[in-house]
Amino acid sequence: MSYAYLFKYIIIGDTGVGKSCLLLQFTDKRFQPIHDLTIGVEFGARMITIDNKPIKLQIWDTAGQESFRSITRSYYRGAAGALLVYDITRRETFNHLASWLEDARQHANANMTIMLIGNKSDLSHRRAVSTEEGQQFAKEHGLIFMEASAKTPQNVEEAFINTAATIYKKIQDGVFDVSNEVFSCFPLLSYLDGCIMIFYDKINTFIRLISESLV
Ligand SMILES: Nc1nc2c(ncn2[C@@H]2O[C@H](COP(=O)(O)OP(=O)(O)O)[C@@H](O)[C@H]2O)c(=O)[nH]1
Ligand SMILES: [Mg+2]
Repeated sequence: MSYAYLFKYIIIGDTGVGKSCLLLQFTDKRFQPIHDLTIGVEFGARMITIDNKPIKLQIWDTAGQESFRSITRSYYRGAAGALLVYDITRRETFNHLASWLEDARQHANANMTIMLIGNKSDLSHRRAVSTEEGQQFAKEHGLIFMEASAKTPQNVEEAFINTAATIYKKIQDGVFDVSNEVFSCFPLLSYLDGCIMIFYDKINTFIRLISESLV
């Protein structure tokens, strides 16, 4: 199917906040209740429509490297949007947001649109971070904000689509130029780049696991 634009998204945030589940819910409309570090979704895609134009979202998931903080530059390369996710029931995942932003600032395009997501809104009885705190953080750092649940699936569609609408508006306003991004122009290049990155990270993870089991 042809599309007017291809937007690359990345999903970042601590392990266990629900990044893979958000992706799975958006692309497959299902929820995976079992947490298995070895099963990373790695890659997802879906067509959406903004302003009557078909847009393909190509979404990268970290496949577990985030626990080693070994996310590479190529993960960020060419990303037009990022979902920065924390878990509303685990305060430490909210406390780490600043360091995720620092990472993004270092590696990503300065005009990348960042959507902050307080995930697991269905677990409000175990809430450790208030909605107002999320809003405040987003306001201070110029992010869009939403609470969502990969389970129910409250706001999942909205999170991905609102991000795309913001990117689309930036393109219309001339603030963001996707054609500048070599990798989003050539989907095959971007795909190969991603495969190399995943392969590289798998080897990295493997070496780390081996060396950890030796000491
Ligand atoms: N109740 C609830 N559990 C969730 C939600 N999203 C993810 N989970 C659970 O949280 C755990 C971690 O999810 P996962 O997507 O693997 O996190 P990741 O490490 O950030 O990719 C899994 O057990 C999921 O089933 C949610 O919105 N609500
Ligand atoms: Mg994951």
